[in-house]
Amino acid sequence: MTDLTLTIGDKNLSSWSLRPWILMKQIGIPFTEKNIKLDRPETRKILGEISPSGLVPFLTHTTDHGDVQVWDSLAISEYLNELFPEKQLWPADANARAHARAVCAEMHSSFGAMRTIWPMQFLREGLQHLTTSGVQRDIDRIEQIWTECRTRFGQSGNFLFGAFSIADAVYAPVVSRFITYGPLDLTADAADYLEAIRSLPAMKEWRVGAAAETAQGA
Ligand SMILES: N[C@@H](CCC(=O)N[C@@H](CS)C(=O)NCC(=O)O)C(=O)O
Repeated sequence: MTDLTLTIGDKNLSSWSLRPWILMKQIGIPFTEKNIKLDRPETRKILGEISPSGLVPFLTHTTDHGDVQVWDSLAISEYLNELFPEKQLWPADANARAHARAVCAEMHSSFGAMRTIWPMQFLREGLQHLTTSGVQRDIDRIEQIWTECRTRFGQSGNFLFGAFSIADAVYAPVVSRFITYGPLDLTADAADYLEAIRSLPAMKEWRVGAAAETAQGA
């Protein structure tokens, strides 16, 4: 039992849940996981009773002064950054940090075509879905973001800003989508980055969980 509880949706489907989950796993922040099955007749009622926004993910932090509840994946990431300043969840350099926050905000508020037409299906690969209706524009912009981050800020490691950061957690579901609906003809930098995220132990652990949930009829 830890003082942090992260409530998430199905691992095969819930792209927003993957973000704080992979951040906490990869950085080594202990937490208790609670799982809610989405797309069930009872889902709305259950979420309405326990989630401040009626959505997952949400984080509960048990403190001496009562429970703190934080919903929305980006707000959870910022809260964790405040709780664990020593873990350097954002890049240390101010320019890199500003860039990281901008690309995360862009992910959070944009790419609607990709979200709608390419829903996360974590366990599927090679669907080669059509890239019409703005999906190609979203792919191109994400490729540009990854390539620019890697070439300008990524020299010290394999991730967007060198060491693993909130930005990598935010883009992890896009890696899953690119695998599901690809293969895509990415730049070498973007393709290497995709492989770096795909091969993360935490990404593999999420896959094992998604397979187990699916096998149970989740
Ligand atoms: N902007 C929110 C989006 C959260 C969201 O849309 N979550 C979806 C699952 S991925 C959800 O809870 N859906 C409720 C439902 O399917 O009933 C975040 O970043 O956390």
